[in-house]
Amino acid sequence: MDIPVDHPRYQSLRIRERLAQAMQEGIVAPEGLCAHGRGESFDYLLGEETIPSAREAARCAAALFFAAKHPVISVNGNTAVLAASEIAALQKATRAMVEVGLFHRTDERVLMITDLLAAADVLVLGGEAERLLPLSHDRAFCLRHGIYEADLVLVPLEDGDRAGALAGLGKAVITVDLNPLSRTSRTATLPIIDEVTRALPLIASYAASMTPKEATAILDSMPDQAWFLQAALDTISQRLSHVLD
Ligand code: PTJ
Repeated sequence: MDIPVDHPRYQSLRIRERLAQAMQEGIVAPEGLCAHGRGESFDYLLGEETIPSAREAARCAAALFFAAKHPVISVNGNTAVLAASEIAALQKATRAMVEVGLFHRTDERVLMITDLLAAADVLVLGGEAERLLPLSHDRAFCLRHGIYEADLVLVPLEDGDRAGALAGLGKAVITVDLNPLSRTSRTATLPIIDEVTRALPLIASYAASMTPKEATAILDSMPDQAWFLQAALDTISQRLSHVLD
C-alpha cells in the first residue's frame, strides 16, 4: 500500500506496515501486532513523547548498565523489527551482550531475528538455548552464558511472567513498556514507560558519556519502581482531564 507522505499518521502507518510485512515473513509473531496496538494506545495517552520521568528512567538505566558486570539485552520479534539499529548503538554504548529471547519461540524465528540484527551490526550471542528459567512453556529457554548468568537484563516489550522470573532469579530487570499498568512494568526493577525507539537511543546517549562518579550518584538516589509508574499514570490522568475540560 502507498501511504501518502502528507497523511497525519504517516509514521505510525509506516511502522504498522513494516510490522505487518515482518509478520508475513514470520519474524514478528501474529500476537506481536496485537501487542503493538496496545502499545500505540498507551502512547496516545502519554502524548507520543518521552515524558520527564521516562527520561529519568533512561538515565538510571544507563547507570545500571554502567555498574553491571554481565548485562544482556533480550530482543524479541517486535523489538528487532522496530529498533535493530537502536540496539546496535545501545550495545556499543554499554558493551552489553544481545540475546534473542522469544515468547513464541521457534528455531526458525530465532535464526531470522539473529540475521536481521546482524545485518544492523548487532553482535548476537549464539549457542544452544536451554530450559533454564522457572517458567512453563518455551519462555523458559535462554542461553546459560547469556540471560541465565546475567546480573542485569533489559527486556523491551516483554511479557510479565518472564520479567517476573528474571527478577525472581535476583537479576536487575529493566523493562521498556508503554503500559504503566502491565505486569511487566510492575515487576521491573526499573520500568521505562516509553516507546522502544525513543527509549533505547536515550539510554545509549546517557551511557556514552557517563562517568563512574555520575553512575554512583544516580544509583544512590534512584527512585523506586513505584515512582516511575505513578509519574506515568499522573501524566495520563492529567492529559485526560485536560482533554475533557
Ligand atoms: O517475538 P515474541 O515471540 O517474543 O513475542 C513478542 C510479544 C510482544 C508478542 C510478546 O512479548 C507479548 O505478547 O507481549 P505482551 O504481553 O503483549 O506485552 C507487550 C507490551 O509491550 C505491551 O504492554 C505493550 O503496551 C508494549 N508495547 C507495544 N509496543 C511497544 C510497547 N512498548 C514500548 N514500545 C513499543 N513500540
